[in-house]
Amino acid sequence: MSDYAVKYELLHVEKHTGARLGKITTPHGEVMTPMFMPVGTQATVKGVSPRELKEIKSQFILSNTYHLWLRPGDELIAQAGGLHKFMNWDGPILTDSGGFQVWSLSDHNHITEEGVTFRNHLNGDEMFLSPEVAMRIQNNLGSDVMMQLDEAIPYFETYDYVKNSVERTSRWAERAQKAHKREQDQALFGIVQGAGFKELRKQSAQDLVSLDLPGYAIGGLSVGESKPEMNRVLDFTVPFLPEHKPRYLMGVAAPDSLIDAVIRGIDMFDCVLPTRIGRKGTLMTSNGRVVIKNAKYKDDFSLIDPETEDYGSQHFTKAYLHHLFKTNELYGQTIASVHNLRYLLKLMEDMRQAIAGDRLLEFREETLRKYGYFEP
Ligand code: PRF
Repeated sequence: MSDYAVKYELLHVEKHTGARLGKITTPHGEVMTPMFMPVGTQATVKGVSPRELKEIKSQFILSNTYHLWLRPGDELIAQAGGLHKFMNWDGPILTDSGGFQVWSLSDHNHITEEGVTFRNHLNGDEMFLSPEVAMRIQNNLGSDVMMQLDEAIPYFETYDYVKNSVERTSRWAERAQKAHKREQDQALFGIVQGAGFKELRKQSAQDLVSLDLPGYAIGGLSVGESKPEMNRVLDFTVPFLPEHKPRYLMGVAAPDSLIDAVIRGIDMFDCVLPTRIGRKGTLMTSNGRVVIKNAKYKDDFSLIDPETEDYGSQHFTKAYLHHLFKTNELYGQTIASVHNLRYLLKLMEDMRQAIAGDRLLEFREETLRKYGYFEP
């Protein structure tokens, strides 16, 4: 079964690391990997228009099953002609399954073999999400890549808890695959869990790989464990994933973590971080982190980031952006969000070039020398 709606082509493996240059073909176009997906939880990347997303060369965006199910409802979006049409984004879209959001946003969630019962964080209603419901919603949304419902667990659980959970997540993947109604134009990815346990990551990966899905994510990372710990898990998990399928590390965007994960063979990433910290006035720039409200920027008339090509970085000074944040002006949040996204998209473009030239380790050193290790 290899006629997937989403296909991966491996173009080159970097000589000194496991980094891969690749191409993903979707019903809404081709994208080069490794790549970063801006997050548009509510069918909008907060404060950023689809036109601006195109301008900064976003290739793929991510949206959320959980939020769109609660509001405006997946059936309304189907009525609008699907999520691409509803939000006027004609590029590829990946939707997360709700697994992570149920645990991070709602109260009183209760998990059984059948699924998860939780309270809607908007109105307190009791809701039930199962692997089948998550597929029905995502089939209605019409995303190019759908994620299976998984149990996103805390990193520091006991071995026995994690083992049970991993086995359930594998059974949920199988159920998701059976419930999938649009194989011709949507692809279902599995999610490898297993916290920090090598044996369980292996078991999870092998269970999912036996389903022959078109792509695999690694979940349950960047949830409070250290950076060396995340790298350790990637080191022993990635080798269990197939070479000719895309590999997606969920919820990671710190520049140093992106580089270290690409070195270990990851192709796709997403995270709210660039837009979330942007809205609060923190910029990721080619010279490191800038907290724009800081008094030292009050009369700094240099450009925001001369080395990044987004409109804001090229046309506005730090003093101006400082003023917009001090006065709580909405446009400041847009400038900072667009800038941070462009910074990460450019970092991925530069990594792709470095992979093609077999000089990713040098690129890592240069970038970290300029940026430093990342702290939000
Ligand atoms: N599972 C799902 N979505 C996620 C995660 C996960 O483990 C993470 C963990 N970093 C982010 N988003 N379904």
